[in-house]
Amino acid sequence: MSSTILPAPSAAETPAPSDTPLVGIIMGSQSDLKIMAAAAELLRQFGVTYEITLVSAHRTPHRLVEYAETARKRGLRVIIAGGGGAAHLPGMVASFTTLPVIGVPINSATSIHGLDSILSMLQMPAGVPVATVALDGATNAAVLATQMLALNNARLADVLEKYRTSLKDKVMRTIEELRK
Ligand code: RP5
Repeated sequence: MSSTILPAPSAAETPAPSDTPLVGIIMGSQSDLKIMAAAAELLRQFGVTYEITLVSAHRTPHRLVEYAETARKRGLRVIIAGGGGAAHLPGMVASFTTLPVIGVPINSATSIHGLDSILSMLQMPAGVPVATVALDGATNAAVLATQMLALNNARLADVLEKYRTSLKDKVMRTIEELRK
């Protein structure tokens, strides 16, 4: 019997083994969702299984501990954690797991425009890293997580090659348009 405080999936949602989420996307507040949704959308396009939920370092600290401590045994391989303001979520999650943690600093409604969240994530002590992406950089967090998974997944390596090609093609199309 599990003692998890995370919501149990309904029977209809219970994933088959191959649907086990590999990436956990978490964020401190519902107000972060408008930014973090980009990570979920890109992982969906890449065919990477993920879960997405709220975990607040300050408002639900016990949930944070449980999430991080159970992450590896639940099958997660990478955690993407977003937060604004005093953005302690990624750093604290990283302190409770040895899974790689990618931090997304979020430009929340503070007077210092996200510098607070950037510095909260960036300046981790030696031994407990958070791979911090750009402010509001949820897309790159999803790409980086997929790159980690692609180290031993040929399909994902191929998906990433195609994604890079699509980025290049977009630039080339614009160059062609400007020539006209
Ligand atoms: C942080 O505080 C959250 O990650 C969010 O970015 C920020 C503001 O949260 P709300 O007041 O909008 O819930 O914990």
